[in-house]
Amino acid sequence: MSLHTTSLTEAASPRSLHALFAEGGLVRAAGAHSALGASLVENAGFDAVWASSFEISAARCLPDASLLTMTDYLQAAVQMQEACGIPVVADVDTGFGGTMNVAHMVREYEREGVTAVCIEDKVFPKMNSFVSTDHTLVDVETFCRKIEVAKSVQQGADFHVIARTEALIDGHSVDEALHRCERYAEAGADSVLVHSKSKSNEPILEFLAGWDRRVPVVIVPTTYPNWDAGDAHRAGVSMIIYANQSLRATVRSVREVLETIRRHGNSAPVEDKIASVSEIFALQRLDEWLEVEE
Ligand code: SPV
Ligand code: MG
Repeated sequence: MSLHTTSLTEAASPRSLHALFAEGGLVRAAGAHSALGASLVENAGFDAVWASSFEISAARCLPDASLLTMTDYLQAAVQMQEACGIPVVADVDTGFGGTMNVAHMVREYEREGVTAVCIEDKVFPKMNSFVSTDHTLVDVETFCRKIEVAKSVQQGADFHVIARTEALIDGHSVDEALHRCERYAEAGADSVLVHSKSKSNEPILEFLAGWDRRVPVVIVPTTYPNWDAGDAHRAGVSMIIYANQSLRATVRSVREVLETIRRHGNSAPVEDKIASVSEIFALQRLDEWLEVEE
């Protein structure tokens, strides 16, 4: 059976994030940085791929600190979108600069077929949220302008803008996060992401208790991994992003396999722990390519 939802000759036309949210169920996304990673997210039954700035930077052994260019991130997101039939949600950090950069970004991403982006309210250049450093925010109205511009530049109805607040990451109160998200929704954001690096889900629960549900809420539960997805959904969360677990799994398992091979002198002890060559062929759609050849 094919692992893919579309055939080689058929252009994938993923459902929009609007459509997924409209169904009312929990939208589950997982992070990736490559076409292969995006295919694995789709194969595992997730609803969307998170084109993570942390993963894309780490894949180049660079910190997630606005070092790569928009073109680098766009290329990665497009490769992911081409490889799967579920929507790719592109993590576009601050929008790569100011308001004009946001306008350019939306035009480019939409034209290339990536119809969901997530813009965060930090100052450019930004640093990954888990790094212990300053995470200075832009003022609310500056960020609202970015959202308004993003929404006014989009061409099609499917384009979805997630406005992400880093208020809790920067040490502000839940009230500040709520105030910001309310303003971002008023500015036209299609959904809001409230990020937290708390070890508990308490700040998010407090946020949800004060949220009027005017647009869907997205969370990234990296530091509070015990919160059951169903419970989060019942509490008012519409989308959960497992942002970097694939990357961390890859690093750990590749390290273990390579160390074992080197120590043992052959690969026999790891053969039952690693994917078969046929599994890789399936991800490459080899059967479909061979049919093209015939
Ligand atoms: C990412 O995956 O790049 C994110 C989520 O933005 S986090 O790393 O938690 O900031
Ligand atoms: Mg990021």
